[in-house]
Amino acid sequence: MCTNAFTETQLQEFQRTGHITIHHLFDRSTIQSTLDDLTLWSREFLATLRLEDRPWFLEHNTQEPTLLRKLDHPAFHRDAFRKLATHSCLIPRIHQLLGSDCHLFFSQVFMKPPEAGSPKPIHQDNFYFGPDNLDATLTVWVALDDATLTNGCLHYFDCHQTEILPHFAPEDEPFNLQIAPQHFDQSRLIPAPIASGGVSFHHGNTPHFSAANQSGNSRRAVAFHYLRNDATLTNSGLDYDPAMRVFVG
Ligand SMILES: O=C(O)CCC(=O)C(=O)O
Repeated sequence: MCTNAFTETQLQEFQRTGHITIHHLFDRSTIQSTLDDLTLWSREFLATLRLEDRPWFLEHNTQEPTLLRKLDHPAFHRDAFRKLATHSCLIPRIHQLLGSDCHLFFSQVFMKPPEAGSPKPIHQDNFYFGPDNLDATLTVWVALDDATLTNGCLHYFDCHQTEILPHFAPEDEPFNLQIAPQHFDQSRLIPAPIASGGVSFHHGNTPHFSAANQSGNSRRAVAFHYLRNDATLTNSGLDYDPAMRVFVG
């Protein structure tokens, strides 16, 4: 049974740094059933993936032509992921951090396959999402595998950011909006390794990145993105289909 609320000290840490990591939140069997479903879904997805969608979903710096980089909207498409996104270990904590009722507007599985998983460059989620209230979004990132220094754990900026910095997208990677190096002191990014079943929560303004997977182990994780019900995405960098929202109360 998980404890399902942050302590006052943890809330203060989140306010100071813009992120907080909670180890061992989900038990092994919950994570294993999610991974089992991910294996099935990946197989089905690859069997019907259109040629024109391959650059978005597949790793491209590898000889292996069918390695998935990511999957979109797991909480909308798959029961196993929806159960995680609406789990009683998460929802009270999400309410504490957002301070209001909310819904999940987007979710994504980041696959990072062994030795081929590509980096996710430094970005702020709120640049992608463009909410009218910068405090209205929260990302909850669940480690499905152990995330380590060699397989691409997340790295977070060490202090809460109130502003959104300029981002750009490389021509061949429109999905990788990122902060230009001149706008950022990279030495202030701190690794956050975490074992499978752990969860990290980050504010939409918090700069973060993950490196390439240089290990022989996969680093799969799911990110759930929540928005307060009284806020709107007015200036999004990508499209978020309102029909794919999941209501969580
Ligand atoms: O899992 C990753 O490597 C990237 C995750 C991320 O950028 C996010 O959850 O906002």
